[in-house]
Amino acid sequence: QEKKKISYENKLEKVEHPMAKRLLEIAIEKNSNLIASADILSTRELLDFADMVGPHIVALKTHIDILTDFDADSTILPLKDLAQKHNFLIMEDRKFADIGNTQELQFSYGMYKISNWADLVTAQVIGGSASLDGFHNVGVVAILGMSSKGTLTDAHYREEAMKIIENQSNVMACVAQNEIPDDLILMTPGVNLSDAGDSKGQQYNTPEKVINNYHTDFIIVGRGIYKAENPEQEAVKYKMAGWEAYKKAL
Ligand code: BMP
Repeated sequence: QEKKKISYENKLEKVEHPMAKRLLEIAIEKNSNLIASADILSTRELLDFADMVGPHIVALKTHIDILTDFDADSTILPLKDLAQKHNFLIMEDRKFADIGNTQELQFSYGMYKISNWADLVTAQVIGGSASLDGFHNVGVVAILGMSSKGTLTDAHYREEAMKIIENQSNVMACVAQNEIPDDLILMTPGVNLSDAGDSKGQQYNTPEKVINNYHTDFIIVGRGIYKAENPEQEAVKYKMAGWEAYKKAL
């Protein structure tokens, strides 16, 4: 008999990180396992997008350094308000990949001051265990495996990376394209209902495939939603596809 996916309620009992608990509680409350990736270049469009898709998502994933008009007051304050209004977390996809000291500086200083506003941040584990120690008051989402063609995150890399991740109490989730132990949250990008990929190495699977095959907890969808003619309608479509697949996999 095929192994069943663990429910969000059961996972809630296994996880310890407060941000992991919050994320699972939001999923249960909103019947959603959708993280929207807002790879958007202007503050106005980012905020409009967040307001539109906010009711349907558990988290909004940002690449804050692609904004051409970032400003703490006019970008972050209204974004935080929208996160509260619609009950979603903000996940900054910074993919830290340096020594611990540099990462700490990048996390708290410079113009973005990520530590002031992000609920979750992504980090590579390439710098080793101690490089992750400096991320406080945030949920660290560790990159275990990447979705792009030719990625170096092969089975050996992932095995070593998983040892770091399992011993790091500030890591609350993994980004990967494979199944992981039940006491961690799995997030999977490279999800799209129609596209086969792009010309820059991205590879896509459907929500159903990643939830069924990897038992992913959260699907991360970028262009599938923000490039759609009607992003809100498309967010609902992905939310429903993700939730149906989740219930079927239980
Ligand atoms: P899209 O659905 O438009 O391909 O966007 C995917 C998003 O997920 C991008 O923001 C990208 O940076 C991120 N991502 C990914 O595609 N693959 C990974 O392995 C890790 C990621 O964070």
